Amino acid sequence: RSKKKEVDQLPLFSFSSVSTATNTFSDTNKLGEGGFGPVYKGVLRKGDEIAVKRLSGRSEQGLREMKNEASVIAKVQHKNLVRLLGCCIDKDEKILIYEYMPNKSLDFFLFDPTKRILLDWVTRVQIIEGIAQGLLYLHQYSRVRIIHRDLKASNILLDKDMNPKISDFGMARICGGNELQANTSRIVGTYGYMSPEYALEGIFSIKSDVFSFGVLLLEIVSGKKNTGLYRTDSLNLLGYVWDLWTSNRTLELIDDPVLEDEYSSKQVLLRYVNIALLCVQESADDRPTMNDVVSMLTNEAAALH
Ligand code: ACK
Repeated sequence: RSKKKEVDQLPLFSFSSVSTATNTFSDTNKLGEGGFGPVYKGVLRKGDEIAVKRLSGRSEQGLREMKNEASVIAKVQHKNLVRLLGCCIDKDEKILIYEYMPNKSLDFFLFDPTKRILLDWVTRVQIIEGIAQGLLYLHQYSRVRIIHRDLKASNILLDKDMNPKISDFGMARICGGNELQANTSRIVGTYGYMSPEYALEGIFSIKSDVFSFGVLLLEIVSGKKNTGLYRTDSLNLLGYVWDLWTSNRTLELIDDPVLEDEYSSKQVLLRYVNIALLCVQESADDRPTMNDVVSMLTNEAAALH
């Protein structure tokens, strides 16, 4: 099936049925800047709140990303993936319309000291499990694999119950049949979340997403941001964790220890760090699949509750 056909199968909205708060796209209803253009808050005529991603400028690259996002996301449906409600594509206006996620993105909560305390451990565990389920769904989609390629805290949106949904499929790739990995000469993505084989050689696979998931898991447990590639760099979260790990001080990583039964809960959280460390191994073959990760997380959650 061609990409064009899939985009054409999306529900189409007329531009007049989509209105933003001021009935126009302006700074007052802008939610932020996305991969290929600004994102606005709006409502549909029947009253549903929506987020509207608008292609800005005339760059070929932006249009490619927008079409890619639409063609991937139109295929999928899962409680941990942001839902695309439809699109409106005409000569002058190109927008994608999504369900509105009122609690912003995970990085807003995780890296802001005043917000971080709002993330208790039950919520953090729920967020970790949801992201893992969403990613597992993508990796096992039908008979192909969908590789997200840009999994990071700012691409995880939170609904009103703080359930996480993966968003931003502009860079996602579909690998079919026996194709286990692919190569690109255009390395896109976000430093700090990229696996070494992808950042250095442009090789991506489901295992490069697993690496990004591992970084995200460390960020959720520690409330600290990873910025570099290597665990040998101790200014980096990966390096910091590695140093703690090798000197048997990993407990120090765990953020805001507002835990009821401090010691035993910390021991369980430590096992989340172990799972993350399996995911960020240098060699892609050594990393678990998301299927393995979900099983490990299920076991840990049972111990934590
Ligand atoms: O962290 P945020 O507030 O959440 O800032 C970014 C910004 O737009 C650029 O991506 C926000 N955003 C994206 N999609 C949605 C959505 N479906 N609902 C609510 N906010 C969204 C995102």
